[in-house]
Amino acid sequence: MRYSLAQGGSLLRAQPGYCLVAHHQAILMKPGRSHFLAAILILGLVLPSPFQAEIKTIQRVDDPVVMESRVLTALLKSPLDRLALVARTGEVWAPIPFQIDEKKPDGSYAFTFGPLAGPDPDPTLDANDELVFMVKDTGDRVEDQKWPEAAEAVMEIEVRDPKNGQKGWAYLVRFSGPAPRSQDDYIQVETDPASNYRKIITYEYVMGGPSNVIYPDYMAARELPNGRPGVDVLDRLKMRGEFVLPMGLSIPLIFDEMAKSKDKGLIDGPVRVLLLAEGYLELAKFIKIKGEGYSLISYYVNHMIWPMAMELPMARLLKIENFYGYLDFNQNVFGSCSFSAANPYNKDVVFDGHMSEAEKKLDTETNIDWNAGFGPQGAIIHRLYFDPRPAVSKQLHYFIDDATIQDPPEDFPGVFGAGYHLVFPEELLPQSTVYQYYYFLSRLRPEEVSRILDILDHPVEVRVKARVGP
Ligand SMILES: [Ca+2]
Ligand SMILES: [Ca+2]
Ligand SMILES: [Ca+2]
Ligand SMILES: [Ca+2]
Repeated sequence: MRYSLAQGGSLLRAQPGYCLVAHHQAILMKPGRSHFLAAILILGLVLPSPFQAEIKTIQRVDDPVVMESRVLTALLKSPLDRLALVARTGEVWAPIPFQIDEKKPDGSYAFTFGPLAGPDPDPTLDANDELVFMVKDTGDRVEDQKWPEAAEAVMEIEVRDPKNGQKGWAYLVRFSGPAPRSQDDYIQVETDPASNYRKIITYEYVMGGPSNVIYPDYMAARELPNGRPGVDVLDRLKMRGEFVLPMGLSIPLIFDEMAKSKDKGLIDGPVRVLLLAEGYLELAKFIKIKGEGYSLISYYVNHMIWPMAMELPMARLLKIENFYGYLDFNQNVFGSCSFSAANPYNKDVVFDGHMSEAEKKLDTETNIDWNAGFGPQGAIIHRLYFDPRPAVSKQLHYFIDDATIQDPPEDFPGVFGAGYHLVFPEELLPQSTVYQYYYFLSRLRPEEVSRILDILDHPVEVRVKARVGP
């Protein structure tokens, strides 16, 4: 078996005038919408003229925008150090955090660190380079021509919430000299080569794990309002089941332990971190299957997107049974509740080391595409998609809260876990990709969960328009 690269597609089409661009990498990667093309919506709106001033109304704070540069027509071929993303609130212009992640002609990222680091042969803004920013940083719409001083060319980027029509605007501007930069850096990577350990640090969470394996083993939300990192609540991510061979022989599949990884490339910008890791699977001491596999993980201020492409050369001969993928927490999680698409929030479904009656009665028969945890320590939402969908038969809510269970390898005895029970088809697909989304927030009440679900289910729409320049 090998797991390999699954890069989000890059998929948008430009159209003269106002067009909706495919905007959000996450939705591009959400399977089930006839792959990627369904995310491309061309509205073909007629441009209102003259431009009307509008005050920012959009209220979404959790969504990033990821868009290809090909629609930023007035700015193509601009030197990157002359470009800034700016927003105006009232009369005041300010640079906002953004990054342009360059891609090479073959579609791979031009990583800035790691063995595969190397520049995009076109150092200017070109069609496949990606612009990334947060919806929350948008401002008002500009109707006058009072652009920032030294602006040479301006693209307007309008972000719209499809649920309520609320909008916000940002402007990508080319300056005649060095462009202004926001001082905010929302996300950082800290790697300690001596201990082989990596941390991702944002204003919502701190997450960590050994850099030669795939599982995180440290998770702390920020404490509010002081912003200090809270306690680590995570033992480790577990992905475990059994391979059943033709003779009925069963091999433990401890994927979190068996999958090894090596960093290949990294981009650490102010809004997101991209990490390309090469992986292989050591099934057992004598069964070592090394693939040329890669996994491209993206981290944002409040989430992580982790696509993993699976290849099973002997799929027809194998079965996977009793497979569970879940976060096994430690005792610091006590007091937090677990709920999901099938199981509404219930205060009696709470981590305390014992299975309550309510916990034993959870709905573990209904397919779900999200489950969540919430407590004074912070909130987590975990979404899961297989592409193609028949790669998995059922994905069910899994919850276990038992201090007496030993489930090595692990750092903390006891299993305090929430995630998915995955039922695979009798005949495994030889190729599939699983997309995992983990959202981490300092604070999220159960009734606010749609704030996070909307990122994928009702993605923001983005329209662009040249306001100044060719
Ligand atoms: Ca490029
Ligand atoms: Ca470029
Ligand atoms: Ca309990
Ligand atoms: Ca444990």
